[in-house]
Amino acid sequence: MGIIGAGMSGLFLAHHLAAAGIDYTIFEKREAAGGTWHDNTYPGLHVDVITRSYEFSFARKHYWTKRYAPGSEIRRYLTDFAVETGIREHIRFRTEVQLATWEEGAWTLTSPGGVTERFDVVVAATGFLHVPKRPAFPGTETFAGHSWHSSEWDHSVDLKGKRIGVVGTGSSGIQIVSELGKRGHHVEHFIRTPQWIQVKENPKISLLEKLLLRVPALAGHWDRKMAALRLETDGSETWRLVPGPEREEMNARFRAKLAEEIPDPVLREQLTPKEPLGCKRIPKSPDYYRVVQRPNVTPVFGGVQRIEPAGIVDSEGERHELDVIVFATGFDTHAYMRPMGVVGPEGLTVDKLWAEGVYSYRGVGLPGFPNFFLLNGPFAPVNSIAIPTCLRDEVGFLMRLIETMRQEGYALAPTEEATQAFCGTVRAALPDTTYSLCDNWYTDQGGTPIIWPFTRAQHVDQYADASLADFERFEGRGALFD
Ligand code: N01
Repeated sequence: MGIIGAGMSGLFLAHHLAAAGIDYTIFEKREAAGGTWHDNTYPGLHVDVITRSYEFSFARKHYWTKRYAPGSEIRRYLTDFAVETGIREHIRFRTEVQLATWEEGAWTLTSPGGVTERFDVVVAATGFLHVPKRPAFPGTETFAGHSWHSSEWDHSVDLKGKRIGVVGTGSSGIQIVSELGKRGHHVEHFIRTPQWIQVKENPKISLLEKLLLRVPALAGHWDRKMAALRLETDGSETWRLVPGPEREEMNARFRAKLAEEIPDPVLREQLTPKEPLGCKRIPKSPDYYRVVQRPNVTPVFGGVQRIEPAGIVDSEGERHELDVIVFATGFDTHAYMRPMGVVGPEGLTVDKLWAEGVYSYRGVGLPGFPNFFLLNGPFAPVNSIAIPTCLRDEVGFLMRLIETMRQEGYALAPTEEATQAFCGTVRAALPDTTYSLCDNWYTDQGGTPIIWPFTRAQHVDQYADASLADFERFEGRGALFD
C-alpha cells in the first residue's frame, strides 16, 4: 500500500497495517515525520485538546509536561513513535508525490524526477492544514523587514528589539501574540474579526498525576475526569447546535469571562466578537486577554489595507512601522491532498470531481476512484473530535474495507449514489449548526460547512452501518488481489 504523508494520520494507519501484516510505503515531502507538528514551530504552540486525548491510546507516553502539551513535545512524540514502531524504515523522506494515476488495476505514484511506483491501494493521509493561505495584500513584496507565514517560522531572525506585527486571530495568531507579548516583545496584533477566546489554564502535569496515569485503573478514572472537564469547558457538542439553553449558558459564561478579564469597557467592546460563539473554531489561551492589555502589545482593529516597505497601513489609513510581519492567516483547508494530481479511471480527476466543492463518502472515499482513500477528508469531524479519535473510527473502517477487498478480490470505490446520499444527509443537518452562521474555514465555496455535524456516537455508527452495496467493484492488481 502507498500512504502519502507521515503525519499523525499516516503513522496511525501504518501502525494498523503493520499489525495486519500488510506491506506499505509512506511518502513524506518533509525531512521528518510529524506533519503539521513538524511544520508549525511558532512561539507559544500548544495542542488545544487535553494531551492524553491527543496521543495514541496504544502508545502512551509519560513525558508530557502540561495538560495541553507544547508543540515540541507532540513533534517528539510522533517522531519517537515512528522510530520505536519501526515505521520510520518504511518512510521515504523528502519525496513529494506529484501525481497518482489509476492504470490497469493499480495506482502509479509519481515523485520528482519522474520516479514511479505501483500500489494496489493508496491512502492520502495529507491532513487539511498544510497549504498556507497568504492573502494578496497590496505591496507585500515591498516590505523591507522579515515576514513569514505562521507555519513557516524563521528561527534565524532574532526577535529581540524588533517591532512585530501579527495578522490573524485564529488559534495560531492568538497563541503567537500571547507568547511574544509575555516575552516582552513589541507586538501589534491586527484583528480583522475579533474572536471568542476560551480562557483556559494550562497547568503542569504533577508527579502525582504522572504516577496515577501509569496505573490503568486509576488512569481510567483520570480520563473520565478530564472528559467531564472537556465537556464542561469546551462544550464541543454545544457548538454544533443553534440556539437553546445550553448555548445561552455558554454565551453568558464567555461574556462574563471577557468582562472579568477586560475591565476597560472600550477595549472590551472592541474585543467582543459580533459573530455567534462557536461558528469559528474557538482559540484557547490562558493569557491572551491579560497580554493584550500589556503596554508592549497593541491590538489594531480592522483590516490590513496595504503593506509598505516600512510596515502595515491599516484599514483606517494609519501607518504601523514594523520589522517583522507574521501572517497567521490560516490554510487552504479545501486542498486536502492537492496540489498532488489524482487521475482515476477514464481520466476523471479530483479537481473535476470537486469542481463544485469538496465532498467524500464518509470522509474517506471518493466516487470513481477505486482503492484511493483519504483520512480526515471532507465531512470528517475534525472540528469536534480529537484527531486520534477521528482516526480510530476512519482507520477501523478502512481496515474492514481492505479485508473485504482481500476476500472479494476486487478494488472498491463508493458509488456516486451512496456518496450523494451520505452528503445529502450531512448537508441537510448543517443549516442547524452554529458553523453555518459565519464565514469560516469549515465552509466550502458555496457556504456549506464541510465538517461532521453530528455526535461521535453517530460517527461510529455510520461506519458500522456502511454497506458493501455502497461500493462499486473494479478489477484490482497487486499483492492484495494475488
Ligand atoms: O487560521 P484561521 P489558524 N486580512 O483560519 C485572518 C488549527 N490550529 O492558523 O476571521 C486580515 O483560524 C482571519 O480573519 P477573519 C485549528 O484547527 C490548531 O489560526 O477571516 N486578516 C483569521 O483571524 C485552527 O482552527 C492549533 O476576518 C485575515 C486568521 O487570519 C486551524 O488550525 C493551533 C485575512 C486565520 O485564522 C487554523 O488556525 C493553531 C486578511 N486578508 C491552529 N485573511 C492547536 O491545536 C485571513 N485573516 C495548537
